[in-house]
Amino acid sequence: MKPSHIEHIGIAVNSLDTSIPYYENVLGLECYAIEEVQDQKVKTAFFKLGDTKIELLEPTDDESPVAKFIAKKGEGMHHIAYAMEDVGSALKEAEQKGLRLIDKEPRQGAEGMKIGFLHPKSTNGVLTEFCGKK
Ligand code: CMX
Repeated sequence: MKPSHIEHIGIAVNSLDTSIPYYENVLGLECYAIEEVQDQKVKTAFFKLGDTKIELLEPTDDESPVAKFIAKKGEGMHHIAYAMEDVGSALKEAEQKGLRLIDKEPRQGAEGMKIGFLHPKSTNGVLTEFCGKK
């Protein structure tokens, strides 16, 4: 397994509406998509930056992992997503190498991507996502 690049960096925010203006008006990035991911109980906003993206995450439910994160730590860096050719086989390989998985199989993420998470307790405190087309 080898990621080709950082697909996106996820940032937990209380509100997309109040957070988007910083990215658009200060950094000069364009919000090219807003999408709700029901499975993850979040609403996302995306900005392209070279090969990578910034993904803002607003919780849509108190039970959302992002709502729990904000309640505990406040807004901020939530996860790093690595671009993988095949998310399912990358997850299997990580498990074989002794890492703790959150998702054993890929799930449906934003932008039609397959996604799977590794537990931050086995990745130096950084919630890690594998992300790809298959
Ligand atoms: N980054 C780093 N550490 C995190 C974390 C994060 N994003 N979220 C939780 N943790 C840490 C907590 O601080 C806690 O550490 P301590 O025990 O030292 O206090 C530990 O992980 C357990 O956290 P918790 O608050 O008890 O929460 P849960 O165990 O219920 O859930 C996690 C944590 C990571 C398993 C859960 O958030 C999860 O399944 N995340 C993956 C899915 C997700 O985040 N989806 C939203 C984004 C979707 C998208 O990009 O589309």
